Amino acid sequence: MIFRQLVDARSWTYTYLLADEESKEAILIDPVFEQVRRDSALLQELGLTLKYTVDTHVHADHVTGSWLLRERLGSKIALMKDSGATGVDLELSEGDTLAFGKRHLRILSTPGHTNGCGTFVLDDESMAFTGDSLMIRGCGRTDFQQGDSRVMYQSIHKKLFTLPENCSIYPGHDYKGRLMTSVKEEKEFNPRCGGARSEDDFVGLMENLGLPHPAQLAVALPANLKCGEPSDGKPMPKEPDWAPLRYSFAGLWQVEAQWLMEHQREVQMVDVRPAEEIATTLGTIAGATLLALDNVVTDAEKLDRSKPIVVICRSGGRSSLATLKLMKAGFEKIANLNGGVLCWSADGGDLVSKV
Ligand SMILES: N[C@@H](CCC(=O)N[C@@H](CS)C(=O)NCC(=O)O)C(=O)O
Ligand SMILES: [Fe+2]
Repeated sequence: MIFRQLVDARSWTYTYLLADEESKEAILIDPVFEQVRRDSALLQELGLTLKYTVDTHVHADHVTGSWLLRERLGSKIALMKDSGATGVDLELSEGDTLAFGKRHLRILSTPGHTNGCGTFVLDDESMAFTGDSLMIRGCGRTDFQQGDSRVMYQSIHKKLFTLPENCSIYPGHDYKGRLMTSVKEEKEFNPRCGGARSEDDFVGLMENLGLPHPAQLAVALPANLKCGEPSDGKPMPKEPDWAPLRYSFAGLWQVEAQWLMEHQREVQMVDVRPAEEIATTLGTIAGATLLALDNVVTDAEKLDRSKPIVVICRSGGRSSLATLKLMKAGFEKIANLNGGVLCWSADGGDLVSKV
């Protein structure tokens, strides 16, 4: 099975990608709206088809990426029946399964943080995705939405702590850089609900957490009750449309040599190799401007920001570094030539030794 743990550093949310190697069918657990581009790039690079997105609950601290992923990739939205959200394609209840290729997740209902909290257990019980029902040495708060500490204690003890002790726990968040834990560890060391803590001990603790409300609460809750569809008036994230660009998991936009051959005149081509290398080795594309890689952001001031920029080098490596630097410096219409002049010339493009 293919497995990836991804983090959204703004809300410290973990997104999990699970995929069946044979069929290439994938599931994303708890995708984040602002990370849809990143997650789509990973799926694309690994050759996966996103079958379902599934949220462990209606989140209060970030907007889910489920709706946007359905818009862009045609995935189906699965969510616990008790979540109260609209726009769900597949409503889940305890005992249901969510299949991806030959693998599946089994659904456990684990309310307490919210009414509609689910835990997703992998078919062989080696992994459980607990959302905010059980966290690493902690658990989700119970002081808003439909939070209920007594219900939470029962979910943890009757459902999660009865999973095999070596089952790995992957939570919805961690705020201290920890990634995963196990049923055994949490039964022993969880300071809120592990060891000899009784339901009353737990309730007494949970009533006194004193946590401030999540920063994105007012935006996140209404959007998540519609599976992450932005509320009226909120602009949709805009993807660049000046070329058939592909966003890569490396974090930059790329364009193919074939497209550049047909649209050279519409863009500014920038080669970041030394003139000497261009003169003595492969050469470059006629019309390219040379910019020094070690000073690319300052040198780029002479470019026209309104006209798209395609960055070039021999194989697409140094130009990807320059593209990242220029994207960071605020250049919006910019892309790396995928594979550099090696791909350009393999596709039949001419090269010149001097610009
Ligand atoms: N500071 C975070 C909120 C943290 C928070 O309240 N997290 C929720 C999960 S949505 C929770 O249950 N936290 C339990 C804890 O931190 O002990 C933010 O602004 O987003
Ligand atoms: Fe939560």
